[in-house]
Amino acid sequence: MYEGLRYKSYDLEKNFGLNKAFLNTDIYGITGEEFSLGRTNIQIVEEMIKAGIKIIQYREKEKSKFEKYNECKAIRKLTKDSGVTFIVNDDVDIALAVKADGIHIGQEDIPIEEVKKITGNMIIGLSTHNIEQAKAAVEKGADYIGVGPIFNTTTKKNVEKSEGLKYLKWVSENIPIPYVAIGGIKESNILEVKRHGGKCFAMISEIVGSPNIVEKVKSIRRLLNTI
Ligand code: 3NM
Repeated sequence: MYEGLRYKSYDLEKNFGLNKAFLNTDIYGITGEEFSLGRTNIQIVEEMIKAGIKIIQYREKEKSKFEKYNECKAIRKLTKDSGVTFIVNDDVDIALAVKADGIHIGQEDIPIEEVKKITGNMIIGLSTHNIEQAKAAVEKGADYIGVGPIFNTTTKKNVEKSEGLKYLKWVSENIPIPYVAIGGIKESNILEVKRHGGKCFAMISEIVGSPNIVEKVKSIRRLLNTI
């Protein structure tokens, strides 16, 4: 009873607080240039915006800070002009420099308490792979968590193991902050993810690797609306 009430007021605070309704959306787009069929990160972001994706994360492991900064600057303009939430992966300095809406970090990055001191009011997302990490993320003030990998993926190197769908189900029933399912999610298995409590779905290869991103997103959305 007490827990239920506490979570309800948490929901209210989250959903009506400043800029916190950012995850009330179905698809979370993430860049991945090596899977983008020769298109640049910028071109991919333009396509994602055309497709009506409302939250986009810049994720790029190979380029220099300078290149990443320049791409993020361009993406900040595109996302701002279209009202899309922009999250930068890993690089707190770049997120601050381009005035991104948020930063996404992993378990091996600087602790979230420290990131919070630097980023102030920015959205902070944290990747989690098990129940302990999810509980800790809530305690430390993450605004949302990544939950995965749901399925096998080769997109992220050295990804931690997770109980996948079972872990997602637990999060959907126990965690009071927004969460994003990630890892190996495809059009072909997304309904299974939804059935296990998935509400917002992050996909890299399935979206950036599609020749027609607008059509791909339409098709995924049609499918999600069937259950
Ligand atoms: N994080 P794809 S899995 C970036 O489990 C990332 O935290 C994961 O790529 C996690 O959609 C992953 O191509 C890769 O499988 C997602």
